[in-house]
Amino acid sequence: MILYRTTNGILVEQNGSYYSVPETSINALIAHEELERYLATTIANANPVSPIDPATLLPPIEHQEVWAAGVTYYRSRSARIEESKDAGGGDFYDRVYSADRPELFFKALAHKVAGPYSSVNIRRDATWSVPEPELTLVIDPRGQIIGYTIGNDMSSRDIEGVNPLYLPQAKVYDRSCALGPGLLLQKNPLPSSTRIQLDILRSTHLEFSATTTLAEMKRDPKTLVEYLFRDQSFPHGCFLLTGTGIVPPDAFTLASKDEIRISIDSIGVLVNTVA
Ligand code: DO4
Ligand code: MG
Repeated sequence: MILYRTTNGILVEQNGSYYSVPETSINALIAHEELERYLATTIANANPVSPIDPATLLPPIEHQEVWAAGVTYYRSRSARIEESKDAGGGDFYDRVYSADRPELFFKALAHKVAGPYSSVNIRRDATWSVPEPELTLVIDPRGQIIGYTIGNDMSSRDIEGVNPLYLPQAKVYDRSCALGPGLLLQKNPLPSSTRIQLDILRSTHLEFSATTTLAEMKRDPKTLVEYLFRDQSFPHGCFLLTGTGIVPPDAFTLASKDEIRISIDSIGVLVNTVA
């Protein structure tokens, strides 16, 4: 089942059919103790509605905080070591890759999050910007993973590369995060063969494309959540981006009007344009 938040309310998709959900709040649905059972009953008593018009899709978030994990793939570790080498970046990134404690950072609240087919921003004071395509966990207030969505952790690599203490500025700004298109509701882990693909189109030309799989991720999602919930509560649940395994070559930087397409098997495709 995939939940979508739209300008016409919340819809759930199952086996290619769409149904209207009477509950209109993502907060209430994420906090629901028996969400899948509630939706199964809703579907059983309802007639399908028309498929979703992509123009009506909204970001699938209300009062949830968005957090992100870093350096969870070897590719991310190598890229950070390279980008920070001239600034004496030291071995922080290697150490965090190998440590028990993961890197977790605050990323966004809903007002900084772009939805499907809307624009993401690059910072005006950045010269080297990339998207980071990340499997994103949907977590209920009790700390249970109840589903998955696609996240884009937009990053200013030049700012982050100057000094790791600039990470919040490199990562947190208006429309620096995109989520969607919907929430795949599934408590079981996704298979390690699940593919994450990033395509960047510039004037319809495929400027960059790469694929990774969850088999490349070093951390177990449950362990990331366990660290995130240590001495921290999320009354409305939260989202956790699990890190990028795809980093474009160093010569690449995003430009205005680039189209970013992130696909994850069984979840869908998140499409955004750079403002
Ligand atoms: O350590 C810096 C951020 C890493 C990150 O966002 C990632 O690996 O996805
Ligand atoms: Mg990231």
